[in-house]
Amino acid sequence: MLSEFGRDMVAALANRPHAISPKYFYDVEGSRLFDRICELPEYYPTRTEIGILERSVGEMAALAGRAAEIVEFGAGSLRKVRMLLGAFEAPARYLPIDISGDHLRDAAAMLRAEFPRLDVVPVVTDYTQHIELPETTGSGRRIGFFPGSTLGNFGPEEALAFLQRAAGLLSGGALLLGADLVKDPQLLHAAYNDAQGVTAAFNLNLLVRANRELGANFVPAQFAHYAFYNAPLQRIEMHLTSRVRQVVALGGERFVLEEGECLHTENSYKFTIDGLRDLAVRAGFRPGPVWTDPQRLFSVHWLHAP
Ligand code: AVI
Repeated sequence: MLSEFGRDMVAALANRPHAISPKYFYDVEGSRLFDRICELPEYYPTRTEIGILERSVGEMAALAGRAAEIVEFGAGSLRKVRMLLGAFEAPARYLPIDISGDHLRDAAAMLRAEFPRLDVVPVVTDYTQHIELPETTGSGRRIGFFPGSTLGNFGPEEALAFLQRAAGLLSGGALLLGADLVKDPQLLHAAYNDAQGVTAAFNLNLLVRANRELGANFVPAQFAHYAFYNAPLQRIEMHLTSRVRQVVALGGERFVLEEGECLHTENSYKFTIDGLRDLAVRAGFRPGPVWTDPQRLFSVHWLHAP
């Protein structure tokens, strides 16, 4: 029996154009490579968002009020949520939602040690699907936190559906959302084509993972990392292109990839501030303040959930 990853990889190889969800990048090695991407000189989003949070977390804390419950969609690095937990007035609870139980348990243990008065309640689930949260304590507002512009890895319909669900879950509170902005395509191009090749290794690791977990026989050296900015669609596209005609075996089937054929592995949509606010309104939010950096590379939005 093939796993969900296996079924999706078979479907990606069987259908044209070949495409698979970027959620499969994040095995242990993929998560490690992503952490390295966040430190790269070319990858401006992480440090820019952290700078915005540093400058404006006081205003965010005032909007959140006392005894807030912070709901984080995806528990990535703890660095950003620590900033909120340190600045908000007596936060009551932290509910990190992530598909990886191990990762969540480690994160929860660290935060419990650092913030002994905080109730840390990990929720192991795929936050792109339906989410059930424990009853609120009723002590303060529920504030969602979705940093890093991960929203941009959803397609437009998925992004709307996610925001609609988030608006329902956070009713009476708000969502604090990080969104990468449209900008000079050269800067975007460089961010996904770094000189050290870390993004290329992150992309190719999908094939390494498929070999290990699914018994596939991809030869990573026969694929090239290809990332470019699709300006009309306002998105970075990442692909793995076949350097030669090759046959890939997976799940008892064989798939031909012609020379130059692509496996589309990720979209990373970029937003305008107005476009993001319009999307939020369509999802049921009432947009509040927006914070950006002086170069307007990245944006952080306060979205009230009525
Ligand atoms: C997680 N996500 C927001 C990253 C992005 O920029 O879309 C993933 C990434 N892909 C290549 N570099 C970083």
